[in-house]
Amino acid sequence: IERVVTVGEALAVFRAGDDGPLWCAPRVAVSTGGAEANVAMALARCGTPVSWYGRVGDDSLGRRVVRELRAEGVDVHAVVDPGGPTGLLVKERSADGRTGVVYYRRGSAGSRLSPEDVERIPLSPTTLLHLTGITPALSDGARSAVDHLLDRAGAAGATVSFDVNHRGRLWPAGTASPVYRAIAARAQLVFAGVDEVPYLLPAWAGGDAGAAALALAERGFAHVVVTAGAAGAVACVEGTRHAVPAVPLGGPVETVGAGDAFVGGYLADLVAGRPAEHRLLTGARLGAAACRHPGDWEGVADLSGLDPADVTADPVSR
Ligand code: KDG
Repeated sequence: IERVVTVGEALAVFRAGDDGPLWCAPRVAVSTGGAEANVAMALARCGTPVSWYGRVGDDSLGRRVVRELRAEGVDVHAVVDPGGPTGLLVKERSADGRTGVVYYRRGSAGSRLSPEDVERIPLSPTTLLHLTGITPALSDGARSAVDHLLDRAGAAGATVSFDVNHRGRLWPAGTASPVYRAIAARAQLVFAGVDEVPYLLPAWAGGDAGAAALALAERGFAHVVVTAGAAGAVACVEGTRHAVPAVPLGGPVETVGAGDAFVGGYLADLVAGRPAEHRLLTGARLGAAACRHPGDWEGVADLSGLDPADVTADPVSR
């Protein structure tokens, strides 16, 4: 594999900082998010060639999102769509320190993705196509675009990676679940949070990430990665299980974007031909880095070295 291609909705992110929730915060920070965009930025940070495809509105937020992705080294192919605004995600912290997320994305440019948009994306046996369960939730057109991409990837011999990424704010589990299963069945590599495993295996009795990875392997998934936040992550590759603990985190933690950073690190090492343990370590390291910044991806962009052996190094240089 030489290149990763990903398709999805990149969002502008408004984040109310330490001043309290948005209803009384005098300031917001503006940034970029969207699961596939976050994965792309993590990959670019690791030096992996990566292209992002999607739609943005013909507006300042769209311009900003595209600039930010390009500045991070992502090869951006954005259709500028005057038919809808750039989607927006608002993050705010409540007084008890929890992060809440609100979307303003219905009818957004990104949600108007269509099969024609993905018709000419170059796919080949040296391409890894990364998709998430968010894109089919956005609209019927976006769901058809995902189907069309899967057909094209199959015909081209590209490798497909799929991260379930269930978003209950976008669609109910009962609708989402069969769609996830259909995509996962056509992917060569599947990522799921341990709490998302029941969407792939409705009859699963439950358990930790190791049990989940084994259960998925038994159901025929040749390469699965199950993440469990502070409890680490487990990969099951061709019947062999590999596990890694989470990187310990001190200080404030903001987990939005951590899963995407993990996926970006894991895929970067996969493209580099590194073994499963290394892939998991890099994923865990990038996931931890994402948690250390209130933005989705900035903690990853801020990493100064990507050697997993550094994970416990003194974080202060002087
Ligand atoms: O994974 C982080 C994402 O949740 C965020 O960046 C926005 O893509 C997003 C979504 O739909 O939640």
